[in-house]
Amino acid sequence: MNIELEKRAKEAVSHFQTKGETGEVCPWGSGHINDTFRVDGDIRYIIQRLNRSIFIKPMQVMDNITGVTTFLKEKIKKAGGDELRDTLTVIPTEDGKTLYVDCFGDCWRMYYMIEDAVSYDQVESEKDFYESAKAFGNFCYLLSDYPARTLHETIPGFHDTKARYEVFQRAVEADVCGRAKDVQQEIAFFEEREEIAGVLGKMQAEGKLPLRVTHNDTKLNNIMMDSISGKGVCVIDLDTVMPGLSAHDFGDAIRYGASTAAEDEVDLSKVNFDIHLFELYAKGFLEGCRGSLTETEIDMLPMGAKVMTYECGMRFLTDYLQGDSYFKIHREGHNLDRCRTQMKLVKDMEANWEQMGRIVRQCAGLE
Ligand code: ADP
Ligand code: GN1
Ligand code: MG
Repeated sequence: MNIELEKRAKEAVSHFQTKGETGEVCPWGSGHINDTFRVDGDIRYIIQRLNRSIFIKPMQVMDNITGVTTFLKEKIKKAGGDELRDTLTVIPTEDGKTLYVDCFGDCWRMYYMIEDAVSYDQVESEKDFYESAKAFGNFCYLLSDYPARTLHETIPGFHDTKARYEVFQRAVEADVCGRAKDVQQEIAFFEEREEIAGVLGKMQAEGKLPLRVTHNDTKLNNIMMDSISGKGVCVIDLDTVMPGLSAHDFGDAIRYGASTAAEDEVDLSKVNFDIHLFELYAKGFLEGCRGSLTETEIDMLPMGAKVMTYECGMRFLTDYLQGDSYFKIHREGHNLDRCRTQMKLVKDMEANWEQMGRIVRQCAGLE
C-alpha cells in the first residue's frame, strides 16, 4: 500500500461524522478488491476506497448496503441482538451522505470497526468454520423476506458462469499479454469442463432453483468471528449482496474454506479438498438456513461448490491473461497460482462427487 494512499485515506476520514478523536489510519485486511484502512481513536472505524473500475455505480452499491443493513438491524433488535455489532453500520459523511468523493473522484465509505472479532484467511479450527457456516446460512435466512426487486445488480452477471466462460474465451483469443502459450494446460482444463458453467443458470431459468437475496462472496474472511465465543458475529463485504442462488453462497464458502491450503498456495501437494470440512460446513449452513431451502436446492449444494470453484479459477486465469487488472496481486504470476489451486480443488471434488451428494442429504435429514 503506498504512503500517498494512506494520506488520502486520512484526509477522507475528516469528512465523516466520527465520534471523538481519530488517530492513526493504517492498511487493514487482505481483500482483493477495495482499499481498506483501520482508523484508530476513541472509537475505531474502517474506511474503504471503493474499487472504481469494478463498482461502476458506487451509489447503487451503497443503496444496497444501506437497505440491507437497515433491514437486518430491525431483525437484530427484535431478537435482542446488538445492532451495532451484528451487522455493519454505515457512518454518514459531514453532509449526511454515504460516500465521500475526493478530489480524484474516488469514493470512500466508513463503517464501525467490528471489535473483539477476527476474520480468518484460512480455517484455523473446525469449530470456526462450522460457526461461519451457521452465520452465513442465517444471513440468507434473515434476508429471505427482503424485497429483492429493490436491490441493484452492482456487478451484472456476477455469478453468470456461462457469461464468464465467454469472457474467458475472448481473453484467450485476444491474448493481450502474450501469456496464453504458457498456460495451455490451464486453458484446456476450463474448456474441457465447459458444461459446468451452464448447470445452475439453466436450472434457475427452468424455475427449478429459486432466486434469493444472497451475499455472493462468502469466503471466510468476509465474516467477523467473535474472539471469545468463536461464533460468527457479523457478515461483512456486502458490496455484492444481490439476488442469487443458495448454491452460490454455499459453494463459494466451500471453495475457499474447505481447502487444506491458502487460495494462493504455490505447492499444489498441500492443496486438497477436505471432505470433513465440507461436511461441517454443510451441517452449519443448513442449520443456519433453518429449513428454508427446497430439496432441489439442497441437492445442488455440492454443484454450487464445484461451479464456484470452477468459476473463480476461470476468473483468476482470465485476469492473468488480461494483465492482472481485476484482482489485487502481490507477486508475479499470483493470479495463475490462485487459478491452479482452484483447478486442484475442482479435480478433488470430482473424485469425491458421490460422497458430497450423500453428505448434504444426510446433513439435511433427507437420508
Ligand atoms: P474487499 O472487498 O477488498 O474484500 P472487505 O470489505 O472484505 O473488502 O474488507 C477487507 C478486510 O477488512 C476484511 O476481510 C476484514 O478483515 C476487514 N474489515 C472490513 N470491514 C470491517 C469491519 N467493519 N470491522 C472489522 N474488520 C473489517
Ligand atoms: C474477491 O472482495 P473479496 O476479496 O472478498 C471477489 C470474489 C472472489 C474472491 C476470490 C467483488 O473477493 O468474487 O471470489 O475475490 N470479489 C469481487 O478470493 O469480485
Ligand atoms: Mg472481502
